[in-house]
Amino acid sequence: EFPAGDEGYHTYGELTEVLQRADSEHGDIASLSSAGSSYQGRALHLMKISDNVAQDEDEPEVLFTCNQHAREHLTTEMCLRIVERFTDEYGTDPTVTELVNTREIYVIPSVNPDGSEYDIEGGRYKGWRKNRQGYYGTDLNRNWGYKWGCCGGSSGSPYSDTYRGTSAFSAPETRAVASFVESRVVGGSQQIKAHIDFHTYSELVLWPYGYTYSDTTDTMSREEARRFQEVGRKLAASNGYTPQQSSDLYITDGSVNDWMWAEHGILSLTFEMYPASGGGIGGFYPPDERIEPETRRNDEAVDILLTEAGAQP
Ligand code: 0X9
Ligand code: CA
Ligand code: CA
Ligand code: CA
Ligand code: ZN
Repeated sequence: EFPAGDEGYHTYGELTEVLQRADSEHGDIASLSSAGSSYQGRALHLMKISDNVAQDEDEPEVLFTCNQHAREHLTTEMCLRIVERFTDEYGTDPTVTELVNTREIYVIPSVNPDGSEYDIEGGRYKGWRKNRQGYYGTDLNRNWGYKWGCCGGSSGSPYSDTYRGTSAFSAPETRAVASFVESRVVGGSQQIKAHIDFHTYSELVLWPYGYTYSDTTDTMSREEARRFQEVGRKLAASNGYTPQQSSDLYITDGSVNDWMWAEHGILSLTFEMYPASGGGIGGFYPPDERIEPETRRNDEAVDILLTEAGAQP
């Protein structure tokens, strides 16, 4: 459980309950399933939100993922807010209603439920980052299959916090989310047009690539790079974060955004949420009073990305 005073955060069990309630109370627009199972067997909850939710309609699809890193609990709350806002405000808020009617929204609130539960075991934060595979775990955001382990942006040592795993997609969690994304290729075309992977912390909007300092590559044209920059800056203008290319922060290989863009052409960004700086490990554990303001802060960015998913590049 969460430490005393931080009960506003949701444990995996509480997250499951909230999602099941949203599914049953909003059955016409919300459908809860699972993308697969974690290493320890927890369901990787997958919420779809759209009008006529039981049908696969020809609407731009958008994916939000949270909590790849165990200790980044604020991100789980971000995905929960997306679920609650697009269900509870449907039919009331005109922007929400329009987006639910014209998009298919997918939310995976916890990509790393095993690590997250371990991090709060005994009511004390452990500063845990990876999943719980093997003794030391794998950094899920170094385990994706595009240029896995290529470039010094991950570690081959199981003790490292950026351990990339034994092979690309060796973690059941990344394999499951990747398989879900692959399942959205319909008639040869990827239906998911845009994606945000939420992390903490530093208040950044990051776009690919992470594996190279180059702005352009054979899979990132000048026009495509410019679109990432334009969208990234627009998103950052809405929430006050700093926009930059991922590798401007540091080189990572095997990160989710690189795979989503290179393999599926998905406009995929990382948000590093509150706080901007300071606190070292404490920066991962803002008091639960910060949940509401710091998740609300991204409402407009979420709407912008959903709108952008309908724009033809
Ligand atoms: O290192 C990560 O996976 C992310 N930062 S975190 O502090 N949440 O661990 C950043 C990933 C963004 N990608 C690159 N910087 N290439
Ligand atoms: Ca509190
Ligand atoms: Ca629909
Ligand atoms: Ca569809
Ligand atoms: Zn992270």
